[in-house]
Amino acid sequence: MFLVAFSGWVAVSTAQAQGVRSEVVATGLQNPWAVSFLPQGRFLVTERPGRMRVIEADGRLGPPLPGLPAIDVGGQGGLLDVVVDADVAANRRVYFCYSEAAASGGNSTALASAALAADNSRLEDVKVIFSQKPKFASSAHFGCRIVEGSKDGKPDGTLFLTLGDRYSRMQDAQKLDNHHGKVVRINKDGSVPRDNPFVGRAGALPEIWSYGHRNLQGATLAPDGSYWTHEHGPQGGDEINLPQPGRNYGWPVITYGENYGGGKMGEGITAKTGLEQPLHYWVPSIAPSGMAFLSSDKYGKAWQGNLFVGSLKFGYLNRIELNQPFRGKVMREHKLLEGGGRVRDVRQGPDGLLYVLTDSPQGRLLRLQPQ
Ligand SMILES: [Ca+2]
Repeated sequence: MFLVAFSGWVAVSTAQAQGVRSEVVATGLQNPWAVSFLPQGRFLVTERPGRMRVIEADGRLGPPLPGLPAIDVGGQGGLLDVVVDADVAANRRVYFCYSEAAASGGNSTALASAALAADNSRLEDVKVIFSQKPKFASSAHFGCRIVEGSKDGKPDGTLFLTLGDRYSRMQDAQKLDNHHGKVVRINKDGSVPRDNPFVGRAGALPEIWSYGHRNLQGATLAPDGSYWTHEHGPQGGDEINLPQPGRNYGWPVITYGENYGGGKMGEGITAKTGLEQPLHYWVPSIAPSGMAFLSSDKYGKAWQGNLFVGSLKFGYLNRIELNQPFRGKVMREHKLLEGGGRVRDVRQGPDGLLYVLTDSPQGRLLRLQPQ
């Protein structure tokens, strides 16, 4: 214990040595993508092949919930994110996104709202409140993380949704007449907030919040209410960004990554006037998925306020220390759960503990217990 008396670095190392114990809450989930939290300790989980289930507090899996819309499952597509309304205990609303097929062919990311029946047995009153335009034939880069916005410390009734560039439509990310490679912001009924940055601009889709993104599979609010995302780079150059209204995050004009097989992307540059720099980038890519700030003190002071990001590629949970205030820099990164498989999602539960989903045909819901 006397080690703690030394520098902050040593204190952090000690906490890491003490580590956490990962406790299996549930198993037998097929490629789970997202976990959200229901009243009475229950969980709401999506599986990419097109199922949503309630998991009981004791880990028992409920049957697939009836009521989902048609989902275009394949490749990276399927049933992806789910979040519950900030007032779910009263209104039972949940929001989920998925790959939606067009009758004419192709697909895109769609966002739906539904009410979870009081007995948790089915989804009711399902409404598709947003569909990414245009539909395009691709099984890649759906983006699809949902976050409810906040103002003055309270949920503000808007939803941020991340949208991928569909891989081969990367040039669209620089244009405002489509939803490829964008963050969009809508109201819960699907209408467009009047204060969105491109409302009223000719030729621009009014749902767009920020653009020049690639494939964003992580998004969250920081404790100060700011909106954070991460996105996959091409080969290297995964990024963390704090998307601001109307700003251009550069893809594919600037990137710290390379073409697959080598060679510089685009103009081969990493910076350009008018294009935003990421807060942080990873070379090589970690293939990030899931993103959460830890606001609770359950794991001690060293972890409070840290950012957690899953790595699909290397199979670990990344604990990220940031300088203060939050709009600063990444100071240190620490690997947790190494060897435990691809990490698809991470969230803080209402109990202040971290929950993780592993991505495999036999995926698991894990709870991290401090020790
Ligand atoms: Ca960028």
